[in-house]
Amino acid sequence: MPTVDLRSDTVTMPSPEMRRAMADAELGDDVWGEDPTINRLQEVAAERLGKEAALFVSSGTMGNLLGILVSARSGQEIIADADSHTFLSETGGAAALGGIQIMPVRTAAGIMTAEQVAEAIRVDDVHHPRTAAIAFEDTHNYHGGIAWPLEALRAASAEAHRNGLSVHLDGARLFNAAVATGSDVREIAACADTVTFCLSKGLAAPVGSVLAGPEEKIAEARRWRKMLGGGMREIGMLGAAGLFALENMVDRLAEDHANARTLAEGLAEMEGITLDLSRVQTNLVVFEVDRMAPAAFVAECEKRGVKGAQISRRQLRFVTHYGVTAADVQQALKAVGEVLGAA
Ligand code: TLP
Repeated sequence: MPTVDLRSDTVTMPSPEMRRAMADAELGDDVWGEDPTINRLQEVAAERLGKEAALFVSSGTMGNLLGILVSARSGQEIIADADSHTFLSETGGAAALGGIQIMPVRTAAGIMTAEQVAEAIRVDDVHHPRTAAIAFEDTHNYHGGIAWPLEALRAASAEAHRNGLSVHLDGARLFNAAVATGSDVREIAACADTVTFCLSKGLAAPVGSVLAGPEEKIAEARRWRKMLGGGMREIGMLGAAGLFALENMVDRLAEDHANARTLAEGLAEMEGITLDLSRVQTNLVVFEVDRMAPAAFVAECEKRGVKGAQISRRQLRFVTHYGVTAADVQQALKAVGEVLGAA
């Protein structure tokens, strides 16, 4: 029985058609700005998000770091959700490389209200760092893949802008958010100055993310990217994968969301599992098990051909993605049933 890998949508493999597009890509030196395929990807991505410019970067982590570095200086502060990927899982890059402190704000479900934004902004006091920017995350990973209601994002962003902050959106799964809410990605992206989205998650490209935003911030990000060693040469193959992903892999995300829903509903019915179904809006299923340690649960599932991930001290996560079928979801439910039955 083949293994069903539900650890993350980062494990997706390029389809044969994507691989062909990669093999056929026109190449040039991107540090010189001469890779036609990367240039095209950046144009298409900027246009798709309604931004002036875009930059191909190696990862979501780099996209978020650059988004922060172009909007805050050393000694300043940015606001982020206490459970955001940027605060928890990006190795403290903003602090280490930019001297930028993160003010973590605890939210109910990853959705920051305008009041919470206002409260987190520092008053003008000689003791305090200045608040320069805020980062939102949509969909919100550790809150179970919740997609921000557009109105909530607009309200939080408007409050930040009213107070002179720059807004960065960690849209690692931006297209999942758009598909789930029925919004255009442009409407979501319009709430932020800079936006990161990942090509290498649900869109199934092997590598890469995009940072989009105003011309001058993207030019500045290009310099930072070079400093970080992210200036790459003939990378049109990766650009071709990204273009293919944007053209062919967005609409099918709805299938992943439907599979996640089936998986979540099946899990929620099982005794010993705590799962908030209202949070299952996209392709992530975050839950807890009562009867056994999360690490033991993961190990037992793997013995039965299903890989999941522990994402915090108590939380477990299954992620549906390209390559995971409705039958795989049933296989996963069966495995979990056996694991819990034996516990
Ligand atoms: N998330 C990964 C792991 O790092 C946890 C995953 O498997 O979900 N923002 C968000 C919201 C993310 O979920 C991730 C990756 C990133 C940024 C960073 O992207 P990469 O892995 O490309 O650096």
